[in-house]
Amino acid sequence: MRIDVISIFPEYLNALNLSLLGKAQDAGLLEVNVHDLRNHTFDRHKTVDDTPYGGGAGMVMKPEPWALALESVLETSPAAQKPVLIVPTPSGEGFNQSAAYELAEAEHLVFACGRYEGIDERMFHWAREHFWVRLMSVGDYVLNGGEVAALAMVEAIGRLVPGVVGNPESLVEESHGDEGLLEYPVYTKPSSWRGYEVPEILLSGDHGKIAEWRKEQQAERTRTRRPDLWFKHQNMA
Ligand code: JF8
Repeated sequence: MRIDVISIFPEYLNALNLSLLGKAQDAGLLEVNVHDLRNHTFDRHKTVDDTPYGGGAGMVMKPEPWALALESVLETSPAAQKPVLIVPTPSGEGFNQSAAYELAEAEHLVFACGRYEGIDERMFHWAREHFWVRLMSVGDYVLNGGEVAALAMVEAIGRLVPGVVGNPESLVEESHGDEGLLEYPVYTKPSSWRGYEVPEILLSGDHGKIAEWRKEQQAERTRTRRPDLWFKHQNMA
């Protein structure tokens, strides 16, 4: 899979070269390229923003640097079809695990990380001629720009690319997550730590009883911490 990220703060994306996704890039499973939007400006000040028509607070990103940056990415796109353009925005559709699975099927993803009050709306109309455009939000809270949201989405999508997670069993375990329940609590050695004990059942060796206990823990956690998920789960079962 090929991923391009465009930002005025490309250093934000350096974290993508660490850990699992860094290794996946070394192994050639994933290619991540980060681009500085300011390289696609022509004035002395490398201007990417301007005041909003109609007035109001803050600044708006000009469309032309975006079109130039996106055109330069298109020139090297490996995709047979239109690449997917993901625009992080608090007014987008919710990004969740099923969106991650869907996007993990794409050959080429491009992330457009905005700043300020957002990007001139006409950029999206233009982009639809060349990309499959998805406006996506990572949650109902306010960030200062799209970079942190892009980091989260690239990590969630990238780990689903075949071969990126070394032990695919760790992806299968999560399909319990697909069942709509939170994970059960986990423990490791020592069995007694600072006066806190590992639940006895986990030391019993009775795998049937352990599975049953874990399922109860999942249900109880989900009911108390995520009543929204619990409600959905009940309507599934
Ligand atoms: C932004 C550009 C976001 N869940 C989310 N909260 N805030 C954002 C976000 C994304 C882009 C920009 N401000 C300026 C906030 C997402 N995705």
